[in-house]
Amino acid sequence: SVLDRDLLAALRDEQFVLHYQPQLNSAGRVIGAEVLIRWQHPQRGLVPPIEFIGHAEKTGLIIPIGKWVLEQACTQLRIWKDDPLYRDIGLAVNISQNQFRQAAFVPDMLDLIAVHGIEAHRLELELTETLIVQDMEDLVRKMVALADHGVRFSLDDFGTGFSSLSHLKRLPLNTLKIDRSFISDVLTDASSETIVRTVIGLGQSMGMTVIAEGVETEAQQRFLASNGCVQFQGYLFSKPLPLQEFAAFVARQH
Ligand code: G
Ligand code: G
Ligand code: MN
Ligand code: NA
Repeated sequence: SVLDRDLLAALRDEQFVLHYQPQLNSAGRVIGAEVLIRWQHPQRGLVPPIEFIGHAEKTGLIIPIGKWVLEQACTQLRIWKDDPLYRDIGLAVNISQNQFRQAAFVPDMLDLIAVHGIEAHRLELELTETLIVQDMEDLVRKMVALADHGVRFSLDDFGTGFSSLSHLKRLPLNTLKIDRSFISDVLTDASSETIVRTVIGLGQSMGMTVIAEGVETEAQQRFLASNGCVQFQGYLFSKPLPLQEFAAFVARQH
């Protein structure tokens, strides 16, 4: 299709860019960023991922695109490696299901880490619950292999899927990301409030960090913090930023 041809050209001509959305701790310090892809299209301008990631997943183009994203993230971590401003900053990268299911995913990931000489714990891979539904053995094996090298894992959009607690227990997850649909009405909807409290408690009791995404108001943050949530991401702090603006955001803190 036209989109396929354009996406291949985009890879070749380096039209993809990464934006960085700050993630903060309770003290308001930047502790990382979620990496979010955009397509700088010569005619259409900046194209958001929802207009091409789904298609790329269907056609398999997500494999080379996902590789490019990981390469860029590792390159950036390498650049920040000896900069004291970035001492505590890691990058969270969204990984598609069929990308993680590739046989070569683990060796390729370990190669990238070694080639760039970065600390593996700076890298957090964001997986979604859809991945958990099938072939748990393969999933656990791959996650453990990477976790053994220090790579971190988070479960994205948590609460919207159907993963069972017995599955969760088997996975080496560091972080649960509470889906922003629950955060948006946490102060006005009793079931969202219950879900948010439950997810925070679940994370705590399983030894996982809980991060709230889509935090837009101070009142939401206060509620989350008073219920034990320790990390935050959302427009209240910053939208996803081009690299230079993210660097300025980090520099302002010091
Ligand atoms: O950045 P934005 O808020 O528009 O992101 C929309 C969606 O696109 C998010 O759900 C996110 O998971 C997905 N997305 C963004 N960047 C990437 C990426 O590099 N790889 C994959 N697989 N998905 C991404
Ligand atoms: O699905 P995933 O969580 O990977 O995607 C993150 C998406 O959420 C990105 O599209 C990002 O732009 C968006 N996002 C980040 N913070 C906020 C926020 O505070 N409010 C809203 N509505 N969207 C947000
Ligand atoms: Mn995400
Ligand atoms: Na999410």
